[in-house]
Amino acid sequence: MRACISGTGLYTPPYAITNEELVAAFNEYVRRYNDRNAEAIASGTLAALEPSSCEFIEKASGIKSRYVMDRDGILDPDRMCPRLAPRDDDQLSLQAEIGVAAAKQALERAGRQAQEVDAVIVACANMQRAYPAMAIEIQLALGCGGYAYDMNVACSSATFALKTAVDAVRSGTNRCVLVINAEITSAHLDFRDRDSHFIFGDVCTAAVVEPVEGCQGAAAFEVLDARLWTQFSNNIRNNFGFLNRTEDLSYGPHDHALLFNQQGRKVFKEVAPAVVNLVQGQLAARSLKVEGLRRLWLHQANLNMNQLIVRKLLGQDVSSDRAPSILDEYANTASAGSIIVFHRHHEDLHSGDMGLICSFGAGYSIGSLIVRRV
Ligand code: CO8
Repeated sequence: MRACISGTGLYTPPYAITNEELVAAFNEYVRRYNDRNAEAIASGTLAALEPSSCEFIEKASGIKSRYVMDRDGILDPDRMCPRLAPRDDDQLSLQAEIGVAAAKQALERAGRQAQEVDAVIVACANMQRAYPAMAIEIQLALGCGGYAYDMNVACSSATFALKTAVDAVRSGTNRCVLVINAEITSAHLDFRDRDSHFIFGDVCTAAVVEPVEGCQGAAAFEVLDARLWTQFSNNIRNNFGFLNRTEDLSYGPHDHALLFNQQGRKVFKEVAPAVVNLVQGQLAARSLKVEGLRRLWLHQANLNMNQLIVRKLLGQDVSSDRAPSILDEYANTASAGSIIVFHRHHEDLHSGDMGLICSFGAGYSIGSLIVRRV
């Protein structure tokens, strides 16, 4: 059976933070820290903190702004962490709430009712809790049938889940799978870390996967091929986990080891060639030429990295029509990035046009889907 992505959805959080606002808050934090520790800094026992800069952020990453679930907590130099109110167990949890919003839009675009869904996969870099699964909470909230589960492959969660969904539909196991990427990355970002405070934003995407035959989506894309790749690396790491409390270490809310941290340069240098290699192999295995890809919906971590990948694949720079980006507006949204660009930039393609949805990140992990408009 042939499988397609029949509809996608996008939930955008209510608040935006520009680079200027983020850098102003960070630099105020730095000023206060350096003032507070002036004596130790003067005596050489403590290093002064360096200020951040909008020029660096935009040049190094292409990011100009990001959306977040809470603005005030992040921009408060005394806090620098979102303030998200706890909810009772019998209330819909925050991650499920944004998942439901994106899923409703994806179902509407696919022309499907929630009752027709027979599997829900929540796939993202950070889960709000260990269990019960976010996916099962969303299954109940929407009224979906079948079963539901969570999975995490960091930035490649969406493409890994899409392959799982495509395989399930192709084999006849499922008729309609909902894949949801609910990324509240601001809660796992160290806003006091100059190297990474600007990288991430919050968002939620969703996609419906079903058989091509009988599909009612106005802009459906058959998944022709899906490839996954992983290779262990410590260069992007987050040590938050249930064993932390057993380690007899006094972790605080700004402990860098429990938040996102990376060797960005190494990631850039090691992952970009791996992506090029995987995509070239994938195309060759299907006797396809890269020139035949009308659009590249790439992972949205770094604009320079995407431009390098495109140059290596196509042998030239291409316009934003060929390889669109949402980094300026959304920043890096972990697993959701390639799905946001797909959601925003697919309706103008014609029947038979092919494209590539490709994500890459922590693990390392790469997920790559060749798709063709039905
Ligand atoms: N302002 C001013 N200067 C700065 C700043 C700043 N904010 N930060 C660093 N600098 C300085 C550095 O100190 C350095 O100075 P010097 O040259 O004097 O030593 C200089 O700028 C250059 O620093 P870098 O070499 O670090 O800068 P890069 O050009 O490499 O850019 C990037 C840094 C943007 C991080 C870049 O390396 C990058 O994007 N790499 C790719 C990373 C990537 O793709 N990561 C994917 C991770 S996403 C993922 O897998 C999901 C994980 C789960 C998400 C969880 C949510 C939180």
